Amino acid sequence: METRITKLLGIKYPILQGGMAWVAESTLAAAVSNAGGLGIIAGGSAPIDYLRDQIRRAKSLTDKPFGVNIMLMSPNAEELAKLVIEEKVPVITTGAGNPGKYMEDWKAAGIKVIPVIPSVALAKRMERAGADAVVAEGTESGGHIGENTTMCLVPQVVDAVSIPVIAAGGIADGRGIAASFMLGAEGVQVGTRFLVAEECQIHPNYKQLVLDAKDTDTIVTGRFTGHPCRGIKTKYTKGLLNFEREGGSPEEFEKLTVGSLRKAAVDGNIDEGSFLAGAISGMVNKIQPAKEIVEEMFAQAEKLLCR
Ligand code: TUI
Repeated sequence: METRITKLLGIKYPILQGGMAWVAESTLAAAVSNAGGLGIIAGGSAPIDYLRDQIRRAKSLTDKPFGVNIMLMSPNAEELAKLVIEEKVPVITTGAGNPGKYMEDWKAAGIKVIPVIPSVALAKRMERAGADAVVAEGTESGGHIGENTTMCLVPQVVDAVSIPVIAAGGIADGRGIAASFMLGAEGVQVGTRFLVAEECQIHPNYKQLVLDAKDTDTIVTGRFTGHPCRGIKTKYTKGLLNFEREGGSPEEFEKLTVGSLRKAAVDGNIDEGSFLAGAISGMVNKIQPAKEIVEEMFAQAEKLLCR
C-alpha cells in the first residue's frame, strides 16, 4: 500500500485520522500513528496552552509522525499557526478556510502541509501556494462540510492537480479505501470510524449514538449560516433544523449552538450537544482498538484491489 502519501509522511498505511474538534486529542492521535497511520490532534478553538500540552503528550506516546489540524475559523488560528512551528509538528492539516497566508512560514519550517478542501478551485489554489497534498472532503463527512460528494469531488480534484489527493467523506471500511483508490486518491482520511476507537476519549453517549445510528440518522444543519454541519440526528439537531425552516436568524442560531461540540464530546449531553458524525455512521457498529480498525480496513482493501 505504498503511495506518494506513505512516502511523503513516512507512514505504513495511507490513512489520516480526521482532525475532529473536541474529539481528536493526543491519546487517539498517538494510537492511530502507532498503528501505522497518521494521527491528528485537532486544534479546534482550544486554548493554546492546552494544545501545546497535547502536542507534547503525543510526542511522549509515539515516536511516529503525527499531525495537528488547524481550524481556520478559530479565533486562535494565528497563535496555533505559530505554535506548530515552535513545537516542530511534522504535518499540518487545515479546515474551514484558506490557509494561504500561513503557507510560506510553514513550508520554511519544513512542515508538510495538507489543506482539507471542498472544491477543485481551492485544490488548485492550494497546489499553487505550495501544499504537499490535499484532502478532498465530500459532503458525506461529519462536521463542517462542502456540497460536493466524495464520488464526484475526488476524481475531479485528481484531474486538476499534480500533488497527491487524499479522499475523505463516507469511508469507514476497506471498500471505501478501494473505491477511493479507483477514483485516483492515494490515501484516505477517516473520522467517524475512529469516533468509536477504544482510545477515543469522547463521552460514551457519543459513541453509543454512532453505534446505534442507521443510514438515515445524520442531518445537516446551519446551511443558511454558510457553515453547514453534519451530525447525528437528535431532538436537539432536529430542533435546529426547524428553527432554520421557520425563519430564525443566523445570529440566534449561532447562540443556540455555541458550546455544543464540547457538550457532546465531553459531557455527552444528548439534549444540547452537537454530535458531529459522517453519513457512514450507519456502518460503524463496533468499538475496537485503533490498530485493529486500521489493519482490518487495509486487509479488506488489499484483498479487493488485488482481485
Ligand atoms: O473543517 C472541517 N470540519 C469541521 S471544522 C469544525 S468546528 C466548526 N465549528 C463551528 C462552525 C464551523 C466549524 C467541525 N467540522 N472540515 C474541513 C473542511 N474545510 N470542510 C470544508 C472546508 C472548507 C470550506 C471553505 C475549506 C476551505 C474553504 O475555503 C473558503 C475560502 O475560499 O476561504
